[in-house]
Amino acid sequence: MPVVWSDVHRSHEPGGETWIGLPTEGDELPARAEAIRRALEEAGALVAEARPHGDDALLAVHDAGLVDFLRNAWASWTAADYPDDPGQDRVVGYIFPHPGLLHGLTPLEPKSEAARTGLYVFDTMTTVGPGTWAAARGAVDAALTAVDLVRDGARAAYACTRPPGHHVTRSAYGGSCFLNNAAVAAQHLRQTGYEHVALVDVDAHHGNGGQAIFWERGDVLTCSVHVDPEAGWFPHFLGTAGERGAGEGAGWNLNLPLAPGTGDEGWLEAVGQAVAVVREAAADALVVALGVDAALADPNSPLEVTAAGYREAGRLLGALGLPTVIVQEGGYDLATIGGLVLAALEGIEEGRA
Ligand code: SP5
Ligand code: ZN
Repeated sequence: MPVVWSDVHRSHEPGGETWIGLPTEGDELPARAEAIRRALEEAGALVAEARPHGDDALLAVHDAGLVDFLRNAWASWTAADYPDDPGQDRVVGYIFPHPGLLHGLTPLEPKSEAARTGLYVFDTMTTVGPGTWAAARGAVDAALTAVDLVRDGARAAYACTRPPGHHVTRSAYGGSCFLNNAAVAAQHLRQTGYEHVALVDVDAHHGNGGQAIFWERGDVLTCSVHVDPEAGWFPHFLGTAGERGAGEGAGWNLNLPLAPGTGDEGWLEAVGQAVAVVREAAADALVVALGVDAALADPNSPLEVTAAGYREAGRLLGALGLPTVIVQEGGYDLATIGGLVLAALEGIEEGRA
């Protein structure tokens, strides 16, 4: 399977994450993508650099306000002198236009750049540095290039996207994500002529971004298998089975939350349910948001999926026989991440055979 890669991912260095007010190291690191690439190359994969694409599909899934903010965030932050005074060299939010603050009023466009950040970011952990925009936009190009490869006849293509994207909604970013690579891929498949696209998210965390973006759309089915947010896991405020979409999209969102501690058996049953729904919906193209953080060794989730589990999930997804674009999401255990991705991709190829 072709692997699409963007060298510019290296320029995004989060420089730590503030969590409950504490500086922590953070684990969405450049070494993640390098470890995946190494494992895939060792297995014989051919790696191609992403080709630049215009903003068409990107602006179909994100508000121009968010895209403009991210494009200019670092320049505005430095122009406001924060790196020198008080000495913060990442763009971070500190006040957020909480619905309870605004009681229905429209938020002002703040004059303070630090305050303006709160219009777009929804957590304290996701930082923008000098190379973040280039990296995030490069990841979008990788996802779009993978779609092109499938359009041009590849049965499946994998985009090694970093930073990840599946927590980003139309207008807000967070969860170590900036632009929703998988949603952009789904949208580009639609614009390429596939009438019904399914987006299946197997990252350990709820795919809240794809859910939000396609909430009222009947042409993109969204399914997410994830650790139950109601059991205390990110993104905490949504991701239940009762969230089914609205309007044209009513019934076109499926959440399959799982208890902490769920291993291969329960996880694969949920992946199987998602696959059955995709089959029933007669989708004609598939995007897999492939997070491998549901793995046992991963520090960021309490799910206990094995490499064999990821391989079997790949087989189930591959057996759909659809043109398939796989987009990398989370996965944080550097020692195992490469093997997990390889297992999933090999499973997809085996499932199709
Ligand atoms: C793409 C993706 O997988 N994003 C998930 C981000 C979830 N991050 C939640 C972090 C929760 C706080 N971690 C504290 C670690 C303290 N050592
Ligand atoms: Zn995740």
